[in-house]
Amino acid sequence: MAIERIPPAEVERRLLALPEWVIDHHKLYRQFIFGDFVEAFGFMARVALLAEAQDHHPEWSNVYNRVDIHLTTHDAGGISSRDFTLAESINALLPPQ
Ligand code: H2B
Repeated sequence: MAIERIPPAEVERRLLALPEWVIDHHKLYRQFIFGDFVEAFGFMARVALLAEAQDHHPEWSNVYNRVDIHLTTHDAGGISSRDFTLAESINALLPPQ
């Protein structure tokens, strides 16, 4: 069965468990700031491996020490459980806030 979009109210409920993430342009969004470019790019390399393992890929950009990540499910036309799974996995790469 195709992956399903999560309705907005359910997205808001699930976001309570991911306080670092917000909604931006109807996508899960988090900004990451590192000490320098090498740290930021190292993080991106680790996220890339997660994304490939999950067959789910971020929309992202990097400027020097900053990485911006948007998560949405193109196949579902919105946010799905795959986005929450990837967001949780990304959080797990970093020290607790
Ligand atoms: N990533 C994201 N963000 N959304 C998708 O719908 C998606 C993906 N689909 N990665 C996957 C790959 C799909 O193209 C393959 C065939 O599973």
